Amino acid sequence: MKEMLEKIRASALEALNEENADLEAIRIRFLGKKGELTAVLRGMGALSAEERPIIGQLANEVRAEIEKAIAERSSAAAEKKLAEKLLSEKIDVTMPAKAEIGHIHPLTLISRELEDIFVGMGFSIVEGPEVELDYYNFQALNIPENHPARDTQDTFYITDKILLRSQTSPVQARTMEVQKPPIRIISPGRVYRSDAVDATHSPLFHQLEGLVIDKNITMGDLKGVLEIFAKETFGEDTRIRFRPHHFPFTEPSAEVDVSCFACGGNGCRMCKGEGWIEILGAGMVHPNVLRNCGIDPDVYSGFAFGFGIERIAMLKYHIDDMRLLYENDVRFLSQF
Ligand code: 2U9
Repeated sequence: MKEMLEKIRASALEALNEENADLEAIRIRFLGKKGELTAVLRGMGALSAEERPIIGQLANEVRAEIEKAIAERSSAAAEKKLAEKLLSEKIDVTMPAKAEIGHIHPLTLISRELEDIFVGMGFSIVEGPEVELDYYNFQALNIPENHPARDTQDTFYITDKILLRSQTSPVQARTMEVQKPPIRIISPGRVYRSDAVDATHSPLFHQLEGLVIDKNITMGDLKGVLEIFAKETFGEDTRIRFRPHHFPFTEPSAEVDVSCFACGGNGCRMCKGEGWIEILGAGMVHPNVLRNCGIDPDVYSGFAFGFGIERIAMLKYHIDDMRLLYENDVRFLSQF
């Protein structure tokens, strides 16, 4: 019996050493219920009382050795399989990508440029809700009850009192309520107006508004800030001019033109022969607006201005149709 067990040990280890050994078949052949080792163990009943423990111990040793050899072969096979898989699935991370690299959207580009100009002059950027109370969008800004801007034809109302902001001014009104002067802020962001889409209109567009409140702020300060803005945006030789205008939230108010950056002011196609291009509105903050927002107009004064970001982008990049800015045609976007 001892010889039989040694033979089983030798042939099992030999079978396991073969190149493509089927581990499960080997386990069944030697250790299975009807396996060779099991058969030997079954015959142990015929042994004498002295032989039985010796053979039993040897049989256990052989079983343990075969099990260990199977386990080793099995983990070696798994390792080999994994190594082969890793090799076959290897990715060369240094290969150039096939995907086209994206572009920063021209509106994002110009917004960042404009924000940087004002941040450079000491302005902070503030943001606020696009879904706004009627109060901050109109009433606080001295826009009277019967003003055409309040018409449902022009403004998107959600309820009687809640609307999609039609300007970013409510952000500034909210800031004045909670912050004591000096205030020097810009508020860029989306605004909504009930306009039909065409080459120069969109129901959603972007504005940038500025507000400065302190003691002794004058229209001279406004002119200085806008002059720097115009020169940095359209070129060092740019001049500005103020034309009288009316806004409910500023008094006095003005529309502001820049000298045509295409012809220098002589008149060309760009400025329709005028030499000047209208770019923004501005004025001294109306005392009613200061009062509405908790600031004493006898102590403080301030100026405000506002412009459409799309309009600046269209002028600067010679874009003749606003819709190009929203269609996300890569052939258009890749030019910036
Ligand atoms: C507060 C007080 C006053 C912001 C201002 C304008 C003039 C203006 C328009 C230009 C074209 C917006 O994009 S547009 O339609 N804006 O002309 N905006 S002064 O005045 C403010 C803002 C906030 C508290």
